[in-house]
Amino acid sequence: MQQVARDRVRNVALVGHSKSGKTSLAEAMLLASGAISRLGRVEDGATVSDFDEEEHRHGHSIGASLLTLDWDGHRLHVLDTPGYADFEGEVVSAAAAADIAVVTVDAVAGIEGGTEAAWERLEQAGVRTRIFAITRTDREHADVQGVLEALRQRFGPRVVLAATLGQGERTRSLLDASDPALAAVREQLVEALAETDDALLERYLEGEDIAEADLRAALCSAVRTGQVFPAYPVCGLSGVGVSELLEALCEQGPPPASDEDTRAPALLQVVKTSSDPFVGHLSYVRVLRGTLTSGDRLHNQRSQADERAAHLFAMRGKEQVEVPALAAGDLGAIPRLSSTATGDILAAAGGLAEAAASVPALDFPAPTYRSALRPRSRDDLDRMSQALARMLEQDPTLAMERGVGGEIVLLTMGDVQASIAASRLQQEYGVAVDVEEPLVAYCETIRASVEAEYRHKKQTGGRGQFAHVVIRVEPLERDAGFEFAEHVTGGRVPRQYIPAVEHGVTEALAEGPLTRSRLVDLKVTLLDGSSHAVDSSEFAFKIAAAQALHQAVLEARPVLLEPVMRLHVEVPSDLVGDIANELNGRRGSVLSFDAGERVTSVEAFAPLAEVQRLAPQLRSLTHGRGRFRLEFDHLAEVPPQVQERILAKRQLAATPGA
Ligand SMILES: Nc1nc2c(ncn2[C@@H]2O[C@H](COP(=O)(O)OP(=O)(O)O)[C@@H](O)[C@H]2O)c(=O)[nH]1
Ligand SMILES: [Mg+2]
Repeated sequence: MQQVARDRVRNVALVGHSKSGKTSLAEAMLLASGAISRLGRVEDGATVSDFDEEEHRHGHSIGASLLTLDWDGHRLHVLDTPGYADFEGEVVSAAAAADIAVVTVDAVAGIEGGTEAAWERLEQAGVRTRIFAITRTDREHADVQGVLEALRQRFGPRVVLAATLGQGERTRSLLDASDPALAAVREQLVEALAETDDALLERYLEGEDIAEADLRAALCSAVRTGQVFPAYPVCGLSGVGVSELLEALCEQGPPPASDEDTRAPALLQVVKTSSDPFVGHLSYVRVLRGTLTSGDRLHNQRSQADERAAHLFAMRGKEQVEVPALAAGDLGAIPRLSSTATGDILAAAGGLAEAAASVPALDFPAPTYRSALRPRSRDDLDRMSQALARMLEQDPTLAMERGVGGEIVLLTMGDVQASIAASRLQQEYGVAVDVEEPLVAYCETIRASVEAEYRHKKQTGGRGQFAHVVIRVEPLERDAGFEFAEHVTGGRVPRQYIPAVEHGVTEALAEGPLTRSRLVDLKVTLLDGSSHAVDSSEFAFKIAAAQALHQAVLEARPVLLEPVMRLHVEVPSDLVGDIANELNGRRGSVLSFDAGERVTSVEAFAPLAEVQRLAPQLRSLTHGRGRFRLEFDHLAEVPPQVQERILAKRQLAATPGA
């Protein structure tokens, strides 16, 4: 592959609802460009873009794939993204790498949740140039005009149809005025263009016939600047409209860089990382500045590691085409960068630290769906942490925490990503795990002041054991922790044994009587006791103290405390009622609503036990448009009926044979 002038490079992200034809469109683009000679079908697992085993198994894309193709003297780097919400991180990567988005909208289904979600991501990433592809136009009930109207309703009259289906493979450009039957739709296009240019507007209002070349020039600058969003009908299976779409991308898309930019020292950002048993670690990069030549040394700003780009690839799905250089604006891949993760910035010698600082960080959504990964064997456990560390480096929408009893909790965007992570652990790293809902880290506390007494006495032959303590336990306010005091008078518990009493109590706090969870927020006072000149020891006092505590707590109306999370939810405003209901059903309490025109922000508290797997439900309620963050806020008493349920469940689990 030869280098092309920078003004002929286009970086395109294909985004849109799941199953709206992105992957098939990418395949059709490759065919039209001559990069492949036969069209592969998604159903057969035969497309260039869906190359992963998991993708074949699930029947849809799970990772963004990069396809480089040449068309009419231009180089297009096309990122085909997954539409499924669990893989939103891949859309973030693609939006950061691209300057142009093609938003696919199904000609039958019209605007769907994934269309809206993609649109919001493009706004956030600041991708101004957006072109709609109205897809799957060959199907029964396909309604290009109807979809166009819906798009104009939703996104405004800036959306205009730029071509219509005609006879045969080619669609017909609406810039061309020769077909009077198209006058009405053409009018919308001309009007929208006139709105973007004062001189054109004047001519339009005077009723002048504007030449096709002038309209074309106006369309290019309006699309580049995001003032107009043109829509093109396409059919990925037959190829109808695909060359017109490619033409539009070349004509209307902004170039990512100028030739001037290629002469600076190289600076690049890793937008995605993949690993594959054959190739190993592969970093997908966007070259921000300069020219990277194979063999170049690079410095990683975050890990401070020096790396070498021994090989550079242009990508076509899983196929790698070795290239001698990648220049400013190019998207490509570098294998085996050992200390480099997604989002990292790499610079060639010559510093550029300040240039690197100006690169915006990739804004990945935080994962909220929690799964306990339970290794099936000791061997699996040993290998799991290392495998997970690698997976986390590659995918910033994965996170890991230690849960109850040290179990590994994996955080993902949803259930599908969790099950794919588990099968990758098995397939790629040979680690067998079961995926389950994690245990919640409860605490226990007391609700009453109680005194208790314990006499530890043992006589076994020679020297015996003797310790006697009287203690009081009393509740403290939430988050107060633990306090110890003593009011022993007259040396009835000799001074030297008091630390042992405190020690015994503290150790006993580790396991409360209800669920063997930590006891918190209580004060223990040693009131009285007695000792024996020969048989007393620190050991005996420790035992007596622990037993007294246990007894006191049982009588002090013990209660479970559960972690309560603070949720920040963003949902389409018309669905706020449904979300409030859902949170209520999960023992949540809404703190505030902040209603925007389209999106309402909701702040709420809810117990972790009820929301640690909220993500898929929230998504299905909002058709993929709701999102939320959550963080630990405080511990709160578990309501009595809920506590009963939890205790009954634990009892059952602890009963052998149950
Ligand atoms: N009839 C018809 N089916 C299509 C067309 N494009 C895609 N499909 C089918 O629609 C389904 C989803 O397509 P795919 O490209 O995987 O969509 P993606 O999830 O957006 O990547 C697959 O079964 C495709 O074969 C089209 O132009 N016409
Ligand atoms: Mg796909």
